[in-house]
Amino acid sequence: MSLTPRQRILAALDGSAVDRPPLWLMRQAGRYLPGYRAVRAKHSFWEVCKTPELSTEVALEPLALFPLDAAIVFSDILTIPDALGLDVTFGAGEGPRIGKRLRSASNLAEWRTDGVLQRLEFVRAAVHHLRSAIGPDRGLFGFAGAPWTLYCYIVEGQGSDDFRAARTLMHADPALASAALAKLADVTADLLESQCAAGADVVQLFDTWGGLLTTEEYARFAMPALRRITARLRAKGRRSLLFVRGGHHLLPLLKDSGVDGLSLDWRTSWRDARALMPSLVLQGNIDPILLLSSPQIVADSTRALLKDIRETSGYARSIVNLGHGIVPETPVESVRALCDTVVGAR
Ligand code: 1CP
Repeated sequence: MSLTPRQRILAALDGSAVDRPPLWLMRQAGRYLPGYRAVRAKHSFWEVCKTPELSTEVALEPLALFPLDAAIVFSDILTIPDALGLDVTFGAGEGPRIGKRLRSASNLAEWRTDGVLQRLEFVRAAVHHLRSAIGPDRGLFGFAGAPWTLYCYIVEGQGSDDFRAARTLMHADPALASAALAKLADVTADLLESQCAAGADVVQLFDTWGGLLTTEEYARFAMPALRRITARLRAKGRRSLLFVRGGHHLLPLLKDSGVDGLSLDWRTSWRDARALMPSLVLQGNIDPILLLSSPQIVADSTRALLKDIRETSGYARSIVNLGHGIVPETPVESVRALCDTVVGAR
């Protein structure tokens, strides 16, 4: 069976036969790569995101270095809060900051929802430009943040370990939290649809902070917003995956969120997840910190994951990836060891 990388991705998503599981890596472009660092030395983060030639250049670098089956558009989940007029900045040496935090109903009323998709036109343009550059034979992922994770950043104003302001507001004013989540869901669905129309084969929702919620909280706050998005994507026949960091306790809930598949956190057992979800696409889940050890250890762990995948579904409905994004300190040799092991799998 000889498949193009894109056919391999589509076969995994559609449940048809594959020669081996397809492969891509969360945060495969970024600070661990020399070409990315060189581009960032000359251009701000927003400039890279908003200039199709630059976003394509950095998205292509990992494809040139490693035998990956798919590209992912170079962008960020915080494009939506910025387009809502919330003033998102990426300062040097610090994480993102959001100028206009959500604390009250009047803050929510100030969100600039009129024309928001036009202000996100650069994301659609980045997908379109990247599709032209990779041609028809490579897979292409679009993405967005899940509403809950966007809500976390918008309330907190910055990264956090526990997002206590965001969770406190959710408890103190659940109606405001739900209204904000619904608004975020509608913009996110528009953005994801625009990425699919521009050439993305599948979109991934990143719910990096979903694991902070109990099952009951996730069902009450995060899930209705997610389902608003997946209902829209399904109606148009679009494929989607969902990554929830620390979401193992949520799997029984997430499997009915309307996505085609789940991207597993590194702490989730592939075999347990597959037993729970025999018909969903599963993706993951090598620990990104393992890549800091040695190429030999990475190759051994990748072989162990491939064995789990082969013995549970015969490679079907499975995508090899990390259990969270690559960290900036990752040696390129570790990424190569992972990729070569997957490509050599039969
Ligand atoms: O050059 C720089 O310093 C910017 C670093 C950077 C990069 C390379 C940021 C700021 N965003 C990105 C790109 C990015 N972000 C991509 C495309 C790259 C690729 O995969 O090839 C993607 C998919 C994201 C998604 C993203 N942004 C997430 C979800 C995934 C995850 O890792 O959990 C999150 C939480 C963000 C927010 C964000 N953007 C940037 C940073 C440093 C952060 C984390 C903020 C924090 O919580 O402290």
